[in-house]
Amino acid sequence: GTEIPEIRKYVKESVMSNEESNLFGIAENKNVIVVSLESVQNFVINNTVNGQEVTPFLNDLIEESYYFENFYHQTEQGKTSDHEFLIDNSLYPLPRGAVYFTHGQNEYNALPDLLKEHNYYSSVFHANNKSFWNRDIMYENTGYDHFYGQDSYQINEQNSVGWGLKDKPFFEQSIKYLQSMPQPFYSRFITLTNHYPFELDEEDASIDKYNSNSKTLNQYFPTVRYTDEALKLLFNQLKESGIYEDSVIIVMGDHYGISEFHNKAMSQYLDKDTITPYDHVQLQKVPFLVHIPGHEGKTFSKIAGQIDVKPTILNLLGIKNEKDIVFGTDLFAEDRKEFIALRNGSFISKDYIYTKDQCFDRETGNLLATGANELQTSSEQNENNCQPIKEKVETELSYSDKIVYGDLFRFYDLGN
Ligand code: GP9
Ligand code: MN
Repeated sequence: GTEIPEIRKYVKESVMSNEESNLFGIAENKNVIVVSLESVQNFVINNTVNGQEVTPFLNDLIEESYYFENFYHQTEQGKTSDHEFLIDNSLYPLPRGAVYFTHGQNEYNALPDLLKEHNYYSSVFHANNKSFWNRDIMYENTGYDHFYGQDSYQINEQNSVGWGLKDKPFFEQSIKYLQSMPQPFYSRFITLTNHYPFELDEEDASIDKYNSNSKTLNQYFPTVRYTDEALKLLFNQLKESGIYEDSVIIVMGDHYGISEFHNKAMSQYLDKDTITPYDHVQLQKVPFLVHIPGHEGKTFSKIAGQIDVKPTILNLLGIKNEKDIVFGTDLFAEDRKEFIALRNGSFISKDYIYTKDQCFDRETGNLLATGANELQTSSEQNENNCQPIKEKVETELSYSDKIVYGDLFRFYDLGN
């Protein structure tokens, strides 16, 4: 297993940014709070259902945050846990299965371990059983100091729905733990109410369901709104407790909530004839924002993804991590890798979207080429420019897989 030098060379040449962004170190020693919004996709942002705003709080928050409007989830079968793996490691989850289960004992260079050297206390808040997704093993292995799971909450019939504790009592009951936590801390909150099949009690529904042939999509909107209201509650609590001022707050969706089985209803909602493979890729966008108290809001259109979160956090904290192997780039850097790879090999670049052997123009959604053949029908012929990026994507995914399958970090000291 002497693949590491080759992979380091690739990362150095093709991934790492050669400059510091102007936000480097801006949040040095601040608390980092990551809020993972279960199944929240970006199409609900600044959108309405039955004439009602779906996410009024997020829409306001975006105005006061660094918001990335072209940010994609990169998860596979490991769902929430794949998302956690991406943000802590900037490695790709696996093409099948959940890396949290299959390679939970590997050696990693995860954020909690890295931040420990800078005196950070790391924890996760999630009102579910600790062994779900093998979290107890993975968290222990990657340096988390504590997991606030099911046992840390008062859970009863009244304050539960669907998968468990509702998001509002979840945040309400979490704040006391945060207040007594050693600072600086790195904490992740994972919500639960907006989980398939999107069940919600009548009293928690502020907006009406959608009306289509998909019960799933119909119910999605009121539960997304409930989670949006819970997030508002968290922000209020952070402000009241004084934690807000000393924190950077990152909010993001973990993965899609509405699968392609609901394409007919989705096309009705989005007012499209059909959901094409191009549209399907665009539906993999999830909300992502970095909220730094005192900073004015700004919206970025650059292509971004969950692979970029770890380098972004480290840069905000002013921590150089040059010896590490990561496949993402600081989101605030200008000099960034040209593509975001989805785990199935589809990718998004500035000019193209590639999926299912088809190359689309990202701006227009026009099909440019299919398979190895350029389309001969339009003036855009001879523009199968997806091919060179496709090869880079395949290389990068295979490097990441080699690290995980071979447990390659076990043999190398990547720390600083
Ligand atoms: C389970 C929660 C939801 O603890 O994270 O898991 P998901 O099904 O979204 O992976
Ligand atoms: Mn999830």
